[in-house]
Amino acid sequence: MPHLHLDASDREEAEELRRRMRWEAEILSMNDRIAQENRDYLAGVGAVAFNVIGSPGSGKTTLLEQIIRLLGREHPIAVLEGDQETDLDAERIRRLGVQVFQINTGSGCHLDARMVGRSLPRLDLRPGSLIFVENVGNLVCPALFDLGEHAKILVTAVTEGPDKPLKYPHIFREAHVLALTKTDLLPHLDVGLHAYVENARRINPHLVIFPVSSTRNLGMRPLLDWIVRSARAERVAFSGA
Ligand SMILES: Nc1nc2c(ncn2[C@@H]2O[C@H](COP(=O)(O)OP(=O)(O)O)[C@@H](O)[C@H]2O)c(=O)[nH]1
Ligand SMILES: [Mg+2]
Repeated sequence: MPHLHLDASDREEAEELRRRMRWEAEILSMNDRIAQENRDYLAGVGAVAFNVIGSPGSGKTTLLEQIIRLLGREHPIAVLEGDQETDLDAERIRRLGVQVFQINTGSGCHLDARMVGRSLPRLDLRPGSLIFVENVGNLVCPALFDLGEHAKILVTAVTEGPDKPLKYPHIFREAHVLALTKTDLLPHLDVGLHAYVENARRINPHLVIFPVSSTRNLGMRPLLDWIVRSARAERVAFSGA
């Protein structure tokens, strides 16, 4: 029977791969443990966190700015901003009078539960606080790392093209909500909204999809209602009521 002969360098490579896979699995399981601690901490103060994920430039910060303008009067809001460098986004949020803490990941392509756990105590949280964690702009790495959030809000702009759910299915599967942004630009594109919705649903039939324009304030109300309702349901669940 034909069979494969592994020479010494093949065996070394296979062993290195096994070591790497074990190491990655350990990192992920440690992350999950810390994410659970974050969840317990948030439940203790009665706050609910949302992990906001999307490509660079998809409109995450602009959406958060609009959410703060529309919800900030009735609900205490705090933001954790994740970027590789700068505190430019934190400055944008601070200008709206909301508590914000910037996390710079350097070469890191995502936030992890430890970074969030260290940052949460810097926010003055109270029962009912809504925390939005803007992840590093990336559709790949953030999908793997639970931060202790109640839900993942994926932000994808219509200008990114309708094929993104097919190319990056993992994050579309992990997300609870899709904010399909920049709908004001649809008249300039050669595909309609249905193509985006259809592909997203093909990957994740349970995804709740909100087409919005943050800059024109279009379609925001259903998204805001979902945020408030799901945060309330989460608080009821962890208070055991
Ligand atoms: N036309 C339009 N532009 C938007 C919208 N949302 C964001 N933008 C623009 O997209 C660019 C990137 O937005 P930003 O919120 O910084 O993206 P982030 O990197 O995902 O945080 C900025 O120039 C925004 O003004 C929108 O709904 N419509
Ligand atoms: Mg941003």
